[in-house]
Order: sequence, then structure tokens, then C-alpha cells
Amino acid sequence: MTIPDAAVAPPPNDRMLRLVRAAMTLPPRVRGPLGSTLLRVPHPTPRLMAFMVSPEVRSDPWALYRDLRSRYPLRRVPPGLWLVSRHADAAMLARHPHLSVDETKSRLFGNVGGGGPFTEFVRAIMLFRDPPDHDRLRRLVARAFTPRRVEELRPQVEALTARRLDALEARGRADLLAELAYPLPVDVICEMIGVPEADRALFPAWAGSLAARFDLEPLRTPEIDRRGDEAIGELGAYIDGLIDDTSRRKPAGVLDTLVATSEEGDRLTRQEVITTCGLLLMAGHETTANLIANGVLALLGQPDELAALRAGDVPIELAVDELLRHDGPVQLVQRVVLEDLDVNGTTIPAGDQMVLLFGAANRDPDVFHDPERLDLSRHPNPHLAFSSGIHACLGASLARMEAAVVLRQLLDRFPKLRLDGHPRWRDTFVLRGLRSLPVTWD
Ligand code: PIM
Repeated sequence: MTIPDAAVAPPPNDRMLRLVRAAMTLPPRVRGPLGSTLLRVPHPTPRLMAFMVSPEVRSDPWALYRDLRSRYPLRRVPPGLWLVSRHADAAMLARHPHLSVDETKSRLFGNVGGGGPFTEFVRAIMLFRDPPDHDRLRRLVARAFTPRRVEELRPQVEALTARRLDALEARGRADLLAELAYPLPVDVICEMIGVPEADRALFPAWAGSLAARFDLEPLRTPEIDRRGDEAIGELGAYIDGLIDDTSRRKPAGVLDTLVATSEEGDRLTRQEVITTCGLLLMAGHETTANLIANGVLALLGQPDELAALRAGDVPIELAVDELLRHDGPVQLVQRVVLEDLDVNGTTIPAGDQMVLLFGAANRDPDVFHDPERLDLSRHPNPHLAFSSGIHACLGASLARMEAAVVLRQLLDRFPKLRLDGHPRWRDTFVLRGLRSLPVTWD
């Protein structure tokens, strides 16, 4: 297996995509001794992106992160991507006003993603908008996510969790990912939006199709793309109907609030109301599911910490933040450099793209003592799992609350919870999560 030589490379976009595709088919011996301290970042760097998305690194990125942090904390990957792995740099750059979240401003990947309904949706949501659009959209949704609103939701989240656990209890075993971690956040989002119970069965499939469509282009199939486009179309049509049918939606939900906002002074268009509901479903689904499932897996792998949590020796809130730090659902975010930027004496030219590796930053020994260890009582815990700056996660309080409720109930009701086979990691790159989490408790 040879990686294309930079000197004869086709244009950047194609070349990068070919590298990434090549990584998907590397025979095992070329992938190197992964997961061990012997792992070295391939050098020179043209191999690096291919290496990063190889299945082994995706399931066990920590050794790669260690190597990047210590040897290449700011690493350029042709044709103009910069990998940032240290906490101080990632935290500073996440807040930097000369960095944009709008990929259409990049000279590298502006066309990746093609057109179509899903691309239009992604380009409209605040995660990928810069000020002033971002600020306007965020302000209008923010009222649904205040700590007070989130606390008001706690009893409903407790009831939804109990209902799911009731259905599992007698079985003695389950795939916790498919039967708890995935469906529960969808239940919660539907509750928040005000989707009537009778219609909720539609949502898991839409949420799954949107999440799969979100991954990097080389990791998707035409079928995934088609289903993502279809899902956003169907979800949009459904919300559109619910906007007009006030009798069907639950009162005082987010949809009510958004519609009222749009009616008040046209500050949110009808299309923006629809897009925002799609965003809530997409954002609240995959990440929270992975927080719960990655968290349960980490706890089961460290019995002393799990015992301390069960015994009430560690506040659940601290534990959730440590799980976020240790193996968070969002491993990286990307930014486009709008103006030449100096980072520790290196000039990053405008038009290049930065990859902020929050997963690596969250295990930086300059900030976290014994960073590879899961230490549930770690405090303070300035992890970047929710990013920082104007794009800091709006759903952070909700995600924390959901994870705390689910973990508390799960541990209380299943004192003998243990793994039942090998969990498998998904192939996704940006969002890190399991394919399945088989457990038993009898
Ligand atoms: N989802 C919820 N918060 C952040 C996300 C997210 C981040 C990156 C890609 C996709 C979803």
C-alpha cells in the first residue's frame, strides 16, 4: 500500500479524499502497532490524515493524541489542515475571533458535502454560522436551555428513564446503546419540542439518518447521503404540519416558544423554526447517547471508581464531567482561518483549516494530573468537551442532567451491571461512540 506522493498529487480536495479512502482499506500490518506507547505519528505528514481515520485509531485514539501533543502540538497536514492537540492552544483557538465555523469560507473543503437538503440544513444551523447570524439564532433558542428550564425538565427525564429501565429490567441483559442510550435522548428532545407521544416513533429513524449523514464524506455511502436528505425533508414536513396544528403539539414546548418568537416580530422565519427543531434533534441525540454509553463503558472498566460512585462517595455531577473529559462524544471541531494567525510563533495562513482535537486536549498532562486515568472526583476539571467561546455547547446543562439521571438510575437499579461481550466502536470520526454496548445484570 503506497500513499500518493505529494509531488504528483491531484488537487487538494481529491487528494485528501483519496488518502482518507485509502485508510479505510489499509491491510492490518500497515496500520502499525496501534494502542501501544510505541505508536508514532507517521512522518512525513501526508500519511497522517489517512492514519487518523484508520479503524484502529478511531477506536483507540489516545496513543496518537499523546504522540501529537508531545511531538507535534501544532501539526500541518497537506493541503492546509492544522492539527491542534494541546489544551492551551485548543482553548485559545476555540475562542479566537479570526476563526470561522463556516466551511464555505475554506479554500480546502468548500465543496465537500455537495448540495441537497441536508447540506442546506447544515449550512443554516448556528453550529456552522458565524456572527451576526449565529448570535441571533442562538439568542432565540437559548431561552429553552437556561439552567432553570433544564431543571424543570428533570422530573420528565427521570420518568422517561424509569420507563425505559422498567421495560428492560426483567430481561437480565440488553444492548444498552440501542435500548437506552440512543432512544432516551430522542424521548427527551421530543418532550422538549412538544411532539405528541403518538408521533414519537418517527423520530429515532430520522435522528439516526441525520447523524450518519453528518460524518466525513469519505466515510459515507450514497445510501447514507440519500437517507440523510430524505430524513431532513420528512422531519421538515412533519414540523411544518405541527406548526399549524396547535391542538396536536404539547403546549409550552420549544416549538411553541419558537413559533411565538417568529410571530412576534419575524425574528425567526418559519424555515428557521423548522431548521432549529432539526438541529435540536440532531444535536441532542447522538452526542448525549455517546456520553451515556461511552460513560457506562468507562465506568465498567474501572471498578474502583464505579464502586465509589455507587457508594455515593463521588457527586454524580463531578463524575459526569470526568466522563466527558475522559472519552467525550465530540472529539474535534474544525475552524477556518479568516486572517493570518500567529500561534506560538508559527504563522497559520488565512484560508487554512484548523482541527481542534478536544479529545487530545482533554488528556493534556500540562492541565490534568494523570490524564489517562478516569478519576471521578477530579476537580477542577476544565475539559473542552463542550468547546468554549461563542459556540460553547448550548445543550451542556441538558446533556449533564440527562447523563446524571440515567447513570444514577442505572447504577441504583442494576447493582450487578457488567459487560456481556465486546462492545464495538463505530466508524465515525467526528463523533466518537459505540456500535453496541452489551451488558447483563442478573
Ligand atoms: N451535537 C451536539 N452538540 C454538538 C454536536 C455536534 C458537534 C459536531 C458535529 C455534530 C454534532
